[in-house]
Amino acid sequence: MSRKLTVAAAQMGPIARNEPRQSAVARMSEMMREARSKGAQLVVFPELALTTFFPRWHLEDKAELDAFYETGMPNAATRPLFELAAELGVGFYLGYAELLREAGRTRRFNTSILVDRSGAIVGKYRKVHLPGHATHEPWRPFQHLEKAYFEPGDLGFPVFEAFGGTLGMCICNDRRWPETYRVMGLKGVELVVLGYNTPSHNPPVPEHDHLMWFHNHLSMQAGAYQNGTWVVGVAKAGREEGCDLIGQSAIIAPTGEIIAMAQGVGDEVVVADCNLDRCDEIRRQIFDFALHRQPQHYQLIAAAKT
Ligand code: CDT
Repeated sequence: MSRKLTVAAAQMGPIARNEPRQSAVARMSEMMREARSKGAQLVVFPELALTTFFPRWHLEDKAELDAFYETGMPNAATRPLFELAAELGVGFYLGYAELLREAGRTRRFNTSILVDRSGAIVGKYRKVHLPGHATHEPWRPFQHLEKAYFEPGDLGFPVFEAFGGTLGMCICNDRRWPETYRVMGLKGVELVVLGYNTPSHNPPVPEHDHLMWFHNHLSMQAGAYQNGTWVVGVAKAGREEGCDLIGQSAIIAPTGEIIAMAQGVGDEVVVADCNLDRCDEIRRQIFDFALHRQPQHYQLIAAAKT
């Protein structure tokens, strides 16, 4: 019997700057119900799914910035999603901004969690690769201040035994880095779930703008194939506060093939059956790590930054 996991990519359209979390949670709840009615056991939501993508603004007012972060999870706004998950018997991946006060200092992370079918948090990940810049750059049409608003994740790339398989998470820019998938691949990951907010215009290199969609799939398909893992990437898409975000949420097989993809840039649920046993096709026949890897030649990859 194959280990079939039915997964939903729950793409979200834009979230307005003044849109309350309750509204985002209501939209996610509706998609969770649709996903469950289509047989999904796991629903994947985007990066920073509870609010607008606030790193696009230089926010000088601390209180205004802090209002975009969650200080606990679940909390009053998100508890209905956890309760619905338990009621429907469906798990989910959720991205959000995390703020914690630890040993007298405030820490901020771009975080995701994995919630099982009973509504319990079974995994947490904090974004390692933070794109953008750390100070206000007024020449840009919009900011990308992730380096100011978050610190790099401190949890590494853990994998979790859940949903009958080995699952891992990453967030947006992480999907472009081969190391992200390889570290989890070495831990036997069978399904990598991730959310993203990717503008279609990249101000420092506008000559790449027509390639944003290509690079999105290129990275995820390569990560899937080269590690023999399923990858589910889910966008927050559409025109959000005047900034266009790409869609193309996709479910990708370990062969690198896209087997399901969102058609538009709004709220949209895409469901596919992922047979976790198919990871072996690639891992045994093409990329047998134990047989073929030559790590003595890869040491530079893990060397400290120069
Ligand atoms: N959210 C996030 O990480 N966005 C970045 C934008 C980089 S522009 C190429 C991303 O990698 O999609």
